[in-house]
Amino acid sequence: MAIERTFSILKPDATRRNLTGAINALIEKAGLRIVAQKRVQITRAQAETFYAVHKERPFFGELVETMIGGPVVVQVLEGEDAIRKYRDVLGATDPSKAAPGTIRKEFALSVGENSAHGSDAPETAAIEIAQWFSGNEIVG
Ligand code: DGI
Repeated sequence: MAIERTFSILKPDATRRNLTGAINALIEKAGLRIVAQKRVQITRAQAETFYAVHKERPFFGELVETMIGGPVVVQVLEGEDAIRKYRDVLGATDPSKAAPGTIRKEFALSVGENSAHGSDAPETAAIEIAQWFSGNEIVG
């Protein structure tokens, strides 16, 4: 399997509860390397663009409010099969359905406040990374 990069967001519910280190520990334990990381306050426009694929969904407004409700930590993770591996570490979108030991099972509050985001495919990973990091901010 090739070395890949994926994009991650530690969401406001996680930063609010001071869980960024605990989540990063699970990321690193899974063999993923944090090759870029910064704490930012997302604007409403950025949140709407980031989740544009969901704009017709009934939860879109709530999703945007949740993502701008506090600082987030945006990250680039690198490793073998990183995209799938990080999705596995995240667990199911709904924490009540997430497997034990996953980020969402351990930390998420609800389907809306589910602590972290991870890209779902190579194409989205590339777009999301480029949206938040310039090349010289990523050090592998
Ligand atoms: O890729 P995921 O984050 O696992 O899931 P997704 O792409 O289907 O949804 C993106 C985010 O939208 C998810 O992390 C939380 C939010 N979301 C998804 N389904 C629901 C939802 N939020 C609420 N409130 N209710 C939902 O049913």
